[in-house]
Amino acid sequence: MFDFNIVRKASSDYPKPADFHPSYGTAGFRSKATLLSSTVFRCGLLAASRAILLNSHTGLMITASHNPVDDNGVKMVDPNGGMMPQSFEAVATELANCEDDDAVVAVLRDRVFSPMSSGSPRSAAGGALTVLIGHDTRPSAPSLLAAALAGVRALAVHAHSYGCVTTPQLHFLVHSANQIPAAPLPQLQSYFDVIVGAFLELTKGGELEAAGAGSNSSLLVVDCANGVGAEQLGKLVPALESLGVEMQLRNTGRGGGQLNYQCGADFVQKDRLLPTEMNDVPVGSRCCSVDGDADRLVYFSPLKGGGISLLDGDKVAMLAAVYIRDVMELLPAELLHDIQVCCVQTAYANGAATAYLQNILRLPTVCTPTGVKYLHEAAHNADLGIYFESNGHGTVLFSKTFVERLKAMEDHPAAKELLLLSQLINQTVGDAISGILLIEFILRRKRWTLQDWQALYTDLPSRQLKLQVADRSSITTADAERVCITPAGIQDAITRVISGFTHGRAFVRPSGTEDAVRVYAEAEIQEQADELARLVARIVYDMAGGVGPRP
Ligand code: 16G
Ligand code: MG
Repeated sequence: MFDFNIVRKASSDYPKPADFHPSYGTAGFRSKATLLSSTVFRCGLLAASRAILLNSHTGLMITASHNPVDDNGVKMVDPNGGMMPQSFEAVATELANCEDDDAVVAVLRDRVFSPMSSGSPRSAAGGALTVLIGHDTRPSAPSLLAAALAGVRALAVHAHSYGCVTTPQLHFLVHSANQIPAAPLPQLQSYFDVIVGAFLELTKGGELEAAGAGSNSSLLVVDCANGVGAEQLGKLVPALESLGVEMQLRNTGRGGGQLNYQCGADFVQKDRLLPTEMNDVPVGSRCCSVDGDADRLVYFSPLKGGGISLLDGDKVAMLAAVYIRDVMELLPAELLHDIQVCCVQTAYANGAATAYLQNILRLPTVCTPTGVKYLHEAAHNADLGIYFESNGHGTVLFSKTFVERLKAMEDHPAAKELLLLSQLINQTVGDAISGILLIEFILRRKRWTLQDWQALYTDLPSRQLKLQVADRSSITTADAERVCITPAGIQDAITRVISGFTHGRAFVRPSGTEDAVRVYAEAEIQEQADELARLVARIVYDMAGGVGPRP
């Protein structure tokens, strides 16, 4: 049983900096690392509290993903391996903002424990409950890890650090730790056993290896963003070799390169540029980029004369959807009875991708606000939910019902194949490692080059801009961020501008991860997309108190 006096005392080692007001954003807390000790300590308390209240293991990942190296952050993982429920975010923010140790104890006692436990928190079941912790490669990781450990232990809950692991690996481990009560905690190797194991099973037989010869280069060059992906991706080399794929890792952090600086999935997807240290990669090669914590993945190919041909999260979703549709067509009709397939996107999905889904694949689509937690939830409502953000976050979720049906028909080759896919694809959260294996498998299976994949549909030219305004919370949106509600009249102004562009579409939203308003525009040709984005940014600037030079 824990003692709030111990919590109070431990908290005094991690005072909150004055004038620091963190808030649990799209993917947890993020900020300059030097400000975060109190926040991470308190997240340790929160993760331990949830472990006690739910009588399960929970998780905590210390990372700021694709942000600059001096930032850091923390994401909370729930017992099912998913993100902490949104209903808990306000309490997390309140706890992180407590000005002193008494307030920390009060929030914990009255807001965290009381509402869920009717006043009597359960004890930590013999001390076996554990918060599983991982971190990325940032130099601030060790001190923030110490803060997290102190927070967890202050509530007499065990803490186990897996060291440098990817965010999806930590989610996977938390999920599997909760599968068998009282079992020892899973080793990191179990992640590879499941995911690589399914890949090897899917690709065995040599037929696929032959399929690749001639049609696709054996070389796959991976930009690791100088992040945590480098070490973990290295472990895939033998598996990919068995498929005839030679994986070369770049921006591994070992050559002194800076995390996410001119490299990584976010850089490649937003700036559409070749990552640093990759100028020697031959034109047309198959390349991909992951982000700093390896939960995003985009593919690309260097073009003659510079630039890249990008295959973003939308393209990954379409590749997965096409392939899954092919396999499902082979399944007996009774297995598919009442099975709902759905593809989840955000407003950032390219109009051509949505049209392809609706008109060619004829799949039901859902649009949610930006942020994995929204897409994940929507995908969970289907039996087979394919969700990807254009920025490369995403996965494919299989419902329990569907998996049970597939198991019951495991002798059918297509059922077996889908079952293996449900293991190859990380079911807890989008995962660049599992994504690379999935894509390499599908390309081989379909005998497609990157060019074949790219040719599924042609993206409408688009442009993203960001600008600062006096208070970005003055911008509010509705209809999955496709309509701007405030400031009053702004949507009318945006709609008027859009009407002057062929295939024009544009929206604005406040960023959930930085102090900025984002503008997205697409149109028939690039110059028009650029111009539309500029005009919309100007409307935001004029109506929402723009800061700095007018766009
Ligand atoms: C975070 C989100 C991502 C979202 C992005 C939007 C997670 C794990 N990550 O990276 O889903 O697309 O934020 O950033 O939820 P923005 O609000 O700054 O545009
Ligand atoms: Mg990330």
